[in-house]
Amino acid sequence: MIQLYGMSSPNVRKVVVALEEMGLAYEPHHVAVFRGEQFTEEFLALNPLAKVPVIRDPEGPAAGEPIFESGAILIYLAESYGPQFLPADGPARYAVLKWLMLQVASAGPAFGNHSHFRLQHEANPYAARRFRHMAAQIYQVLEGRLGKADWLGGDAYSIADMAVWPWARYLQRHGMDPAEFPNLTAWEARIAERPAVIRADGVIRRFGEQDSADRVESPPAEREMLVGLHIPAPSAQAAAAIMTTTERT
Ligand SMILES: N[C@@H](CCC(=O)N[C@@H](CS)C(=O)NCC(=O)O)C(=O)O
Repeated sequence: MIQLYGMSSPNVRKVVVALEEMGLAYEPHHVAVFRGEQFTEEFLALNPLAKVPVIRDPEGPAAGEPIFESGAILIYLAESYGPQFLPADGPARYAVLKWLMLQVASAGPAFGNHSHFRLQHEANPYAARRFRHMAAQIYQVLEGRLGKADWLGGDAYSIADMAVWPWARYLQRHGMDPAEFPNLTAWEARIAERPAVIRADGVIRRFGEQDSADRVESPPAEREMLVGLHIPAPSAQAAAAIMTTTERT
């Protein structure tokens, strides 16, 4: 049976939605991210970047090799079990893949940083402005796409919709006016009604109860782990090299 390692976050929700849409049997394991469980040796063997979601599928084509990165997991699941959610070839395949990649490479990081710096705007107004702008641009691009097609990939609901949907639900929380995003809002509501999506909500709610308990109980040192503050700072020389690379890109 497929093993799912997760918590109540949007990146995990997209995988739970896919598992439910494909009617797969799976065993959810809560990872106590708010208590630093992602940094244990056991979890790092699943994902060296210490992040959920991860799946293991002992009987499937990956033969139990852990799969991390939600985009890779969605492609794996669709290719193995849900061909209706990712066309095997032709333009429709690449339409799905490019919107999926837009989510994992651009929307996820931009929305995540927007949320983070919205809360930290007094400490860093520049970063708050920058990520708000990036998030707004992505929401507008999604709105434009959904004005031209019913689904992100075109005519059919796909893993691209599953990837974007858990994040697009934050439109209002991200400070955007839903009235300016009628297509995105209608698409969001259509997906929310799907039986598989409703079932996924139950799984995420149970993860959320465990996350809330961990959050209350975790001491400040464990909370620091979540933002990576425990990782030793790079030496001055390494930091300078990183700066130079960043400035060049
Ligand atoms: N690009 C990754 C992002 C995964 C990610 O950021 N996971 C978060 C929860 S949504 C996490 O595990 N955070 C724990 C940490 O950063 O220590 C994906 O799409 O799977």
